[in-house]
Amino acid sequence: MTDEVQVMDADWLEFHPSPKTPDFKLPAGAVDAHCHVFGPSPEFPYAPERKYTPCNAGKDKLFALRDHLGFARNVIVQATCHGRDNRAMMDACREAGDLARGVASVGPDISRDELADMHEAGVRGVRLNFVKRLVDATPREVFLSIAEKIQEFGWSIVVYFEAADLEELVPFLKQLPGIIVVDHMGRPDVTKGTDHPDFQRFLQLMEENENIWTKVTCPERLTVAGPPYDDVIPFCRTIVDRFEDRVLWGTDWPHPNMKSHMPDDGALVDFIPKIARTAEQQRKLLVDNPMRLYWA
Ligand code: 0GY
Repeated sequence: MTDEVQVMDADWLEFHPSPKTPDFKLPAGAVDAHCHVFGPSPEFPYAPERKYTPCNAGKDKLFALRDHLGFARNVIVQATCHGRDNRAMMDACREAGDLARGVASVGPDISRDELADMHEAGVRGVRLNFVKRLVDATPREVFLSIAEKIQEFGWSIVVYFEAADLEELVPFLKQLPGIIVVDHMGRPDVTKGTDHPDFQRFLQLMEENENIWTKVTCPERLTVAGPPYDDVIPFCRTIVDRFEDRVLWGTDWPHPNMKSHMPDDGALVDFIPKIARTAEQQRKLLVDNPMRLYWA
């Protein structure tokens, strides 16, 4: 607990207060495989080293959204505003029991007992973040030592980077053990089109490395055209069509650092059938793949 009042950034956009009921009916057992909890502070204070101070967005609101949209489960990814203090995420996982899994952020000094405690809470992965506006850089050998430590727990690794950094990161990604999940398709520049070498390099990486998965998420972040995000569809479709057994989907609620607009989460769910066009693709994206990765 802290007595410090942590006021959200002046330009912070709060999550949508009343998302629509989606027209798309999610398959039974669907997983929102990328979402966060923020605080609430002061119960779960934000980390001193954070790059932003968000609005509070705690577990109760996340679970209400899950039920409203028709999801059965959540994968709660540690947000950088909480640094390596995973308590808010773990508390949400414990509360949800089998209905949530977590992805943590840890340092090289993490002990086996701490990892075991996280595993017991429902954590099944760590996130390695390369996005400079979100975190201070971590040396690659530190990330590699963390990746080795989690192997005995059978966890996977989430990586977050910007498209421009992919080329330089490829050798490192190839060194990582286990399954690697790339956030938001490696954040392609959608103005360049799917034929651009940057996106083709990402496809090639997935083609050549069967342990690399990706989240076909965040059209609201990648779009230039704005809602309903038609300019992002070809990127998601290309990946779902080629790698339907290695894709995940999530809302990204409560949508940290959105500056242009705040998406309606119900409308985001309605985006799904535009990128996964058959019932089989939808079942793999929303149920089979996340269940295999996080609940097996
Ligand atoms: C996302 C994207 C962002 C932020 C974070 O942990 C975070 O702070 O993930 C972002 O600002 O692009 O995946 O939620």
